[in-house]
Amino acid sequence: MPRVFLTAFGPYGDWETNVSWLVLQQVMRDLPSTVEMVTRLYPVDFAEVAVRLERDLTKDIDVAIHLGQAPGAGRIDLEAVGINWARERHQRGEDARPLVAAGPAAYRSDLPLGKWAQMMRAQGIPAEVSHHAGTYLCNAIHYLTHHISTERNLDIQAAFLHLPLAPEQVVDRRTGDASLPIETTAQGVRLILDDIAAEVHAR
Ligand code: PCA
Repeated sequence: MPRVFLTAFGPYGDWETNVSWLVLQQVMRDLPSTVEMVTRLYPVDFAEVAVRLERDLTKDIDVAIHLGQAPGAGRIDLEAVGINWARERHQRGEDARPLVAAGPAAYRSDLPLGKWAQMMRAQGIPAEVSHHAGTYLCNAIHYLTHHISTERNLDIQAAFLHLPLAPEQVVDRRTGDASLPIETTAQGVRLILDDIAAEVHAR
């Protein structure tokens, strides 16, 4: 059985909940039995995520799937690229810094994101491949997973999924933000786990 590392983020900014954690818990309530899971909830903190990833990625992981919240998005974005550039949320672009001083400019996911997006759409779940995950923690965890895997020869395949807000997060804000029910998004993640179980061989 392939061993899948599934992570979510905690609250940040003025969000009391992070949909990635709500979705991760929902996925685990009804899990395909064909993958072995290691799950983590990470705080939205650059330094903490870097330290904890270094430790957690050494646990014989075959595939890492990271989840994060993308307020305003109306679909699941499967992120193809992680870039070596970071800034705090309140900062302007000129204050950005490299995530890893001597690291390459970017890493690309080798997982079948286009196929996964198609599989989701075929089940009525809006999804697209995206080529820019921003410059905040979501991009950082994607980049760092590839970087740590490369530096330590861990041979981990990785993907990042940016998730729409859930209706319960937007209903009282009345901002008109797009949302998708948690179970719908969780079903999208389960499709990926099923595909990993079918296609990825455990070491
Ligand atoms: N979303 C933010 C950081 C944590 C999260 O869930 C992002 O898109 O970078």
